[in-house]
Amino acid sequence: MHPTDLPAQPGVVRPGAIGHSRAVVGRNFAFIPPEGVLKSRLPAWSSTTVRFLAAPTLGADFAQFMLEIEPSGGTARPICVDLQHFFYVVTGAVDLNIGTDAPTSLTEGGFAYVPPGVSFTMSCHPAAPARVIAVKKRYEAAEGIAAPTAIIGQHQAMPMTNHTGLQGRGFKHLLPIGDLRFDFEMNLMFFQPGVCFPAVETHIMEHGLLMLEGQGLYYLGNSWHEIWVDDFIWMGSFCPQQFYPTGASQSVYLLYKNVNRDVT
Ligand code: UGY
Ligand code: MN
Repeated sequence: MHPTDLPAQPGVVRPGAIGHSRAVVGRNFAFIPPEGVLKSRLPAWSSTTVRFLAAPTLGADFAQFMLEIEPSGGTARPICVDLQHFFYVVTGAVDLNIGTDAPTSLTEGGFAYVPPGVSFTMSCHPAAPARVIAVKKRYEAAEGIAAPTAIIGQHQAMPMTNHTGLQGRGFKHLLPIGDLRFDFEMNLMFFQPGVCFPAVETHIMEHGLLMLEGQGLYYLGNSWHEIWVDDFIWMGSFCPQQFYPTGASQSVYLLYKNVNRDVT
C-alpha cells in the first residue's frame, strides 16, 4: 500500500507529518520520498493511478511517473504520442503491445522502450496489481540517424557489466550503450555496501533515480540525504552527486540519463 493511502489512526499524527520531511526541492535537484506524492488519474488509462515524480514544472527536461495499475486495468485505448516512453515493472505483471507486434508479458524487472510516434497498450494481469515506473521524453533527432526501434526485455536476462574496474559495482544497461539513435540511457546500478563512485560527479546529463533495493546516503548539491526503497531523486544538469550505500546488503537503483546529443 502506498504511504499516502495508509488509514488515519484517530488521535495519531504520523511521525514526520507535521513539518518534518526528507523532501527537498532545490534549483537543480529534488529529493522526493513517496509519502508526499499524491495521486491522480489519466484520461487514457483506466483503473490506474499516476504519481508524477519529475516533470518540466520541476525543471526537468523529461517526465517520470509511477503507474499503479489495478488487476485488468491499463490503457483505455492505444496511446500514440510524439514522445518516447520507457517502462519498468517494479511489482506485478503486465501485457504490453507495441505497434502491431503481438503482446508480451512483462513480470517484475521487465522493461520496454516505445519509440516516438509508435502506439502501445498496457494491461495489468488479472491476478494482482502492478506498479510500473515510466519515463516520457521528447525525442531529440540527430541528422542522418534514424530513430530507434522498440525494445522489450527482462532485466534478469541482461548481462551485468562493470566498466569501472571497482569491486562491488555493477551495471545493467537496459538500452544499448553508445548507440547514437538513443538520446537517453536507462541503467540499473548495483552497489555493495560502502562502495561509492570514484569522485563526486558534476555532469551535464540529468538523472531520474528510483531506489529499488537497499539504502544509503545520497550527496546532492552540497548536502547528504538518507535514501530508502521507493525514494525518487531528480538530478538536474551539473548537480554534484555521489552515493554512499549503507546497510548490510546490496543497493540497487534505476537511473535515467540523457546522452548522445550536442548542446544547442
Ligand atoms: O552514470 C552516471 O552518471 C551515474 N554514475 N550517476 C549516478 O548514479 N548518480
Ligand atoms: Mn551521474
